[in-house]
Amino acid sequence: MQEKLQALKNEAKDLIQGARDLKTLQDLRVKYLGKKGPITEVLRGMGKLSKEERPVIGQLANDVRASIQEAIDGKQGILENEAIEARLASETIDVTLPGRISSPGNHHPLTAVIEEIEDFFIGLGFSIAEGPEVEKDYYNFEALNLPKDHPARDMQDSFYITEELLLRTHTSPVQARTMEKHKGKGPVKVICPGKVYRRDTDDATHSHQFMQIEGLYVDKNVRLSDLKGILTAFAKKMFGEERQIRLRPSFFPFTEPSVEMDISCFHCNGEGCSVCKRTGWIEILGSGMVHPNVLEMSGFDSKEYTGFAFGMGPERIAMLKYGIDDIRHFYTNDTRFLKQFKRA
Ligand code: 2NL
Repeated sequence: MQEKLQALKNEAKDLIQGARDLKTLQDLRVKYLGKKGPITEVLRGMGKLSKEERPVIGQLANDVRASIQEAIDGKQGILENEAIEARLASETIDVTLPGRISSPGNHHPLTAVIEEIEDFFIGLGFSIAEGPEVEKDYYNFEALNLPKDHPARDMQDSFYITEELLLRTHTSPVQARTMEKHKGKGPVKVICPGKVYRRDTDDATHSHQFMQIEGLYVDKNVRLSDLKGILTAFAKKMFGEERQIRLRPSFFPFTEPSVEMDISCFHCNGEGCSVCKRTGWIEILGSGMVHPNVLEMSGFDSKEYTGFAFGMGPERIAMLKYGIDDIRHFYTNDTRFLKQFKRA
């Protein structure tokens, strides 16, 4: 019996020593120390032993039990520590790793240019006006002195939706609507930015959809000198104070007289280079005094009121300003292109 208990102790200790995890250890605890375990069995069978054997075996069985208990407790401490260490190692956060850099977005170059233009005119007391892209033939053409049989309507091939509805070909209809709302009373000072559409085949300088910014200033005593002063200040703000400007006579059905504005080339300073096509001048906008017919159709008395209007293409302005050679870059959204316009 003594040998049996001794063997039991050795066997248990070997197994406890070899236990690799807490589950195995718990099973060993049940197997050796549980109610149905071998030691409990020995202690239960004490009655069958002789008087002499009883205390000896009882003492030994208790010692073996205590010894196994101690081995299990010891091993449990070791395994629990190992488990904590393993978890710490696997869940380590390397606080010295560099963070993931989130790249902040930036304004589209067209948006940036449009906002710069808007800011200049807002500073002079203009407001921003917007209107529908699907426009009535009346506001897009009729109200702008382009009656149904006008040859200029062929010049601008348009996307018609019905006989009376089309995608607007310029933002002038927004100004016609704005004048109408003022019911013949000035001043009207608005800037109208927005998308416009023409039936063009896309290439480096043409797009069937593009942006336009127009401006309108109607009041008593608005003169061509106001147009010249304001648009000169604008050109200098956009392209540098040292720019010279010149106004060339032109023609638009909705203005009379009409003028186009050139700036001295910012690349060669007027010497002649590829940017200005050897002329020393770069065209940046069209403008003129609002045609009396346009004022009258939108409810203004053309004997009392005068006005000037202008229109420009933000793509063209941005292409000049940033040296962009293809209008399609604005619409293909290649991030390698867009990323170059981050503000400092
Ligand atoms: C250009 C030229 C221009 C206007 C737009 C306008 C609007 C009203 C009355 C009179 Cl409601 N004029 N707009 C006038 C002259 C020129 O645009 O080259 N645009 C890209």
